[in-house]
Amino acid sequence: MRPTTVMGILNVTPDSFSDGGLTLDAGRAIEAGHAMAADGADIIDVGGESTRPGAHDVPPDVECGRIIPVIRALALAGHRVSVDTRNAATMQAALDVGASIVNDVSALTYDPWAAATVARAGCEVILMHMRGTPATMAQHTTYADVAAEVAAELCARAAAALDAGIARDRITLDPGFGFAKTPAHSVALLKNLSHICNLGYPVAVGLSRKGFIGHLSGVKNASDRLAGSLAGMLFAASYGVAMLRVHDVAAAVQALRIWRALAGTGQEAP
Ligand code: HH2
Repeated sequence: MRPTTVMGILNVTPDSFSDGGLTLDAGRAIEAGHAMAADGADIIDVGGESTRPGAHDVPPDVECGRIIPVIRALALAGHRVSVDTRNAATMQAALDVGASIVNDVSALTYDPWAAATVARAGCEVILMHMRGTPATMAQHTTYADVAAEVAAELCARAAAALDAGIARDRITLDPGFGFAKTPAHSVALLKNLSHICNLGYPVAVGLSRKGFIGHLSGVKNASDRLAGSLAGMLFAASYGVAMLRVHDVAAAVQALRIWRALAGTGQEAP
């Protein structure tokens, strides 16, 4: 089994659900990215648009103004950078300054040019499950069997990516915890993650500080949900997921090291 990689979340936004405004300034964001890498992040995921429930679209020029200087500086320093965006123009600008992964919460459905942009670049892509958009997703939460339906819909998005010319070994799938899902759906999805892991693609999981962790733990403040997030991450790691997307890199790296050493996966602690 390949070791689970840790993706640090760097939100260059005024309004992200748990850390909005903290690293809106480019200098602060670059510093935070270096710190995440020093803490053991394998990838820094840089985003300039909040996708929290009810969030409205950010135009690509505003998004690029926030993130391109940050991506350029982090890539120049040798860090592996992904760009968290739904916009093809932003994807291209980020790839041009050194990003090597596109992380699209719309699974390449939001921008008609997105799939061709990724295919042409030959970069890695994370296809995340959502229904509707962040502004409308709360109205699309009807499932008879959430894990089976998310798996089927992700499978369709992977097929569309292949049809667009994206190579199979460039694709990672993400069930999209909290996106068009009630807390109960996110819990059911996590407990049945094998549906997603059995699709034959690497799986990324982003549950850090999310609403269902607050719902299960009773912790209202998103930035106070580290302990619950770590518990969820280790549960996901037990399915052999390829990647964990986390706000608190040092804590996640430490927790994963201990879990690897104890779970006997061969991913020994140093
Ligand atoms: N979650 C968020 C954003 N991007 N990408 C992937 N692949 N998976 C996720 O679960 C995911 C994601 C939302 O978290 P965050 O970036 O912290 O918040 P916001 O969208 O408010 O900036």
